Amino acid sequence: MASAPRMVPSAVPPPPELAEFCSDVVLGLSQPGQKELPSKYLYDNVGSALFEVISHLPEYGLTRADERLLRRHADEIVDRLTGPVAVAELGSGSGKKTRWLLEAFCRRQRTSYYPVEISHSALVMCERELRDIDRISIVGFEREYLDGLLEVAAYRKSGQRLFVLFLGSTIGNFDRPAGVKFLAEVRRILQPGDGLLLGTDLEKPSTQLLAAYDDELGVTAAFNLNLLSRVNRDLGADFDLRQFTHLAKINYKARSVEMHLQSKRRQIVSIPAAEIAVEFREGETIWTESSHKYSADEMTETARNSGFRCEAQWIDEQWPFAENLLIAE
Ligand code: AVI
Repeated sequence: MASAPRMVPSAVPPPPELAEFCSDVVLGLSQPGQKELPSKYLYDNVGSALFEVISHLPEYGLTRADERLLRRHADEIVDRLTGPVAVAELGSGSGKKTRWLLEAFCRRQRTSYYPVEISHSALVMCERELRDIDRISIVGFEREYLDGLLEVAAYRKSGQRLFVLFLGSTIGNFDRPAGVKFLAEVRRILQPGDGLLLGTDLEKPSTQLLAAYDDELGVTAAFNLNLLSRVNRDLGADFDLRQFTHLAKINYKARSVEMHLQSKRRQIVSIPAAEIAVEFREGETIWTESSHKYSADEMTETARNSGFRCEAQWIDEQWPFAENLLIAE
């Protein structure tokens, strides 16, 4: 059994902008049982750049499936939202896959696009990527999803519908109940008739899933391990990255793929800004992310349980992935 974390004197207290990160690290690494770190911290500048590379890997077909569907069905999707529409995107990333939808909207009318992103570099990339589209206005929000969406809703002009994009199966990084709760919170910010385009990665064979989350080149491993370098950099910790390995495993009950960082040996890591030292047993893991996979059919009920109705669904033929158009009831 690993012992409880020890308190160590803090050499440098964390600056205010790191206080939440620091308390999440303390909470996640000092709880009894499974250690964990929230997956949102995977996305600093390096993590966002690595995720961009992941999306090009042959093993990880998710992003390409998402893009294919949006490219193929952009006009159909846009036609289902009549009248003036403002587009908000939760977690825009580089914004590349959003181009097809925005071009379709802008062919019809001048369109405001509000990307909401916690990664500053991704937001800058996104604005650079899409600013050449004719008749578009882009205002980015460097915020958490719901905070950003609340601000976007305040910008809404009367008679304008809000169309929220939550693509790339980011919903899968919530467990199922938390996913429904999140969608219900989005719904509360919207008005009846507003739309939500929700990308969901669908269930597929476990060998395919494991390869997608543990690629041959080791990019996903670097993406995962970067979280420890972030704790080192931001909180002055002394994680030795060579003493941890990336681990991807299927959780059949939760219908998810989990990413962990596994300690190669017994070791103690000190995190001065958090005033703790954490002991790891050989083989012990930090759980860093879950990616839940869906069946195409469950979206009807998920939508209903969160205050939407599932109006339409498009499924990719090469990589099981669905775009679901939900309308706020
Ligand atoms: C952003 N999110 C949907 C990705 C996923 O598939 O869960 C993040 C990712 N993690 C490992 N590879 C990609």
